[in-house]
Amino acid sequence: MRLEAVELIRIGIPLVAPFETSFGVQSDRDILLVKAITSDGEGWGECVAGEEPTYSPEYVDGAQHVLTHHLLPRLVAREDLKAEEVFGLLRHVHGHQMAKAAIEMAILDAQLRARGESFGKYLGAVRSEVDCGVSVGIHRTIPELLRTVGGFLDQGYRRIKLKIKPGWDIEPVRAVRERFGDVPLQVDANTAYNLSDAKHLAELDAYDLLLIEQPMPEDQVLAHAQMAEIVSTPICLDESIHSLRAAADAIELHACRIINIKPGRVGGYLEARRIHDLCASHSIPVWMGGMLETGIGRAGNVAMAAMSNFTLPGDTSASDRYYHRDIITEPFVLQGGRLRVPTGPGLGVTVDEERLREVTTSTMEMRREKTSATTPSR
Ligand code: NPQ
Ligand code: MG
Repeated sequence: MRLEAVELIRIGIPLVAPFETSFGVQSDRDILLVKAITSDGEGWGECVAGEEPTYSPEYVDGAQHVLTHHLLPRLVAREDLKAEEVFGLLRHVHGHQMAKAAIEMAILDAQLRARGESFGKYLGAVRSEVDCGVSVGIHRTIPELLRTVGGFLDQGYRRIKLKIKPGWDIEPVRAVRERFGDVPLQVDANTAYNLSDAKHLAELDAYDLLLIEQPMPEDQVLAHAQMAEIVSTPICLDESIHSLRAAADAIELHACRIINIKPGRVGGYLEARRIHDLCASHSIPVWMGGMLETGIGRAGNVAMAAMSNFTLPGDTSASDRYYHRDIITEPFVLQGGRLRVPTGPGLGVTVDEERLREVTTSTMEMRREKTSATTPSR
């Protein structure tokens, strides 16, 4: 197919509650959506870059810039384009995995919608619904944390992930264990510690956690292998795994026993599938991460989480974990702690055009020949 035009749609959407991690507090999302207009029809992608470069070096304005000036020109120039070719066509642009993932996703969605195949079918899903966990932000006090966790358990979530940072780690874990017993529990530090904190983090070993996610900075892969000599709770990498090669190296180094897969972080669903397969061949379980996606990104993630080696519950929470009103017509609703894998063509979700208009802050269209920017008048 031919990529005739790409619409870059920016939305501003409030979170149901502020979400605090070791790198900051988020109250609203500023999200870049990508609509691919192809000779075979349209497709949607979602860029998971945050407003600031604090989770990773990518950020939403940067993603929009690199798409406009460096990525899209390499794709619209093609007379014939398949989603499977996008990753290779963009290989000379270093980094910018989230921007690359967003356009590949939109093209893949268009391609699959055109042939009536779902993301799940295409990716090799082996289940019709996936177990869901929830990521719980840093709270001001333990009682407030316990109230939040209790609420999520009442909703049916099958696993709790606590965000931790120095000064908010052992105590919240101890309190949640004490109150809620042997609920599946894990923690995520988002790079907030050093190797010198290993003895301290080993105190978590007493609480039977599923894993500790990304305790140290993303480039310190070897240090994670060294920490694993001191901490017996399995180490899981998130930020460090930005490519298939990074995953292979981390596994070889024994830096992690589990890997968090986020398609945006690794440059798209196709690279994510390669990482899934690599991990399976090394008996490394994987689970689906989350980036506070709208229903568009959520749909792709839920489909991928239905693959065979996704054996731990993901951060694939329901739409209402983050948004009062999603931008798709049928939001993801938790049923018995699970989400159903969409079966319709492509992502299998429909954008709610009225809701989309309501939250759109700017749109820009790039055509094969010319580019134009507009701000919506409401
Ligand atoms: C993680 N997600 O696993 C991420 C981190 C994260 C659900 O814990 C804006 C954009 C805010 C991306 C906050 C979860 C974010 C973000 C946290 C990603 O590490
Ligand atoms: Mg993480």
